[in-house]
Amino acid sequence: MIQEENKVPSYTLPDLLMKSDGKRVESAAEWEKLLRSQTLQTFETEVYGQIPNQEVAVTYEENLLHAKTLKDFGSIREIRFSIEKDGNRIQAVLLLILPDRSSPVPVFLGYNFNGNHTIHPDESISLPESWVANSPEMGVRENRPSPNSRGKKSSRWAVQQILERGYGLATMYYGDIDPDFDDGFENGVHSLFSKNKTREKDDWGSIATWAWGLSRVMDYFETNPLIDKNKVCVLGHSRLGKAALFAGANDKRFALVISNNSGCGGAALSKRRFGETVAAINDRFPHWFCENFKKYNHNEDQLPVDQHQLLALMAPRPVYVASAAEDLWADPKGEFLAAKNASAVYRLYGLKGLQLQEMPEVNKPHIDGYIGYHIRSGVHDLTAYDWEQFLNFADARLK
Ligand code: GTR
Repeated sequence: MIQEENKVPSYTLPDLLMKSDGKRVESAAEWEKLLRSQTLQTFETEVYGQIPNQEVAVTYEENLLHAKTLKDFGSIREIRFSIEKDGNRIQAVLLLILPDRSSPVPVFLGYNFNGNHTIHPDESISLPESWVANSPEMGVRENRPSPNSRGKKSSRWAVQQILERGYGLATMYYGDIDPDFDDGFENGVHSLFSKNKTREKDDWGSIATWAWGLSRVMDYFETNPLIDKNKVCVLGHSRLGKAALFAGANDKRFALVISNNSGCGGAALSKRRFGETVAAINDRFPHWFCENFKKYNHNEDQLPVDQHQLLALMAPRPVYVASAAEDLWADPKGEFLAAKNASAVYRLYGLKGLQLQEMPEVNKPHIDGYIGYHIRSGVHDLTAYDWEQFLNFADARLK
């Protein structure tokens, strides 16, 4: 594994403004007409797989757990989604925590890794019914969650801070949408779409299904008058940051997109081959991407796109990239360079992207443009420090 900057091979990034005729796009209108959908399509066919453009029937069952809680500050609800197609059904539970306000509130939406009950110690939050990865730390045995893990991941979810700043928080256990193991694409959302169907090389992997699930939550927000649907910030940590980015690229209803330590297949440039590589991720997680992505194992030079182009698909909406100094597996510098290189598309809209030539010092966030960035000290994690910067960025761009 490459862990030193001087071992990074020389590479050429695709010019994100280059058209097929060898000329560069010169306006936002031209970018949108000629390059945006083409770029997105390349990510679909070569990296994540196609999200099927097919209707599903969704019903929502809402359960108010507490009208006032968290030092009498907010309300907690669970919304059970029943998602049906062709006689098959999956269920997913959204946890929605809102501050006590009389007008619709902006919301942060992100998946959690271990179940809604792990993000806050509140006793009334349900445990997942779907498959959960075994884990001694979380007390998970035989793929069943344990009530002993209530609140165990609360350090990753700055609930009080989010509510105090006037935002709501919505989170869902990602395994409700697609359990995170290689089962041959039978369970979760795949069971609704691809039963008895031969898999194509550009059929969607799990990251694309998780992105799809975030859009289904956005559909729900559009029905809920307590939520300001024009100010939904989608975020994710690590693999769930990859999913948040792909969701933001696909669904322009997300007003702001945040990647936390998303690394390879997320915000980091693949062509640098620093830390986790395309081959390493495809070997360990063969179900995350589409089959075509495996063509680029040890063959990154042939990749027709790189991750700066994924970030550029958010334009003109604000996007934030967060790295951690000790998280070399996720390639902090590759995440920074992708953010910096995406700025060219923001300039077409007359907006500032990331105004930095070199990587900033640790713990010196840059939030003045439409691409925000920080590298915090410490390891691969989602912390209160990260949340503070996301809240500042959302205040600056959305309020
Ligand atoms: C790692 C994987 C990373 C990242 C991380 C996570 O094992 O190599 O790409 O997604 O998991 O999601 O925590």
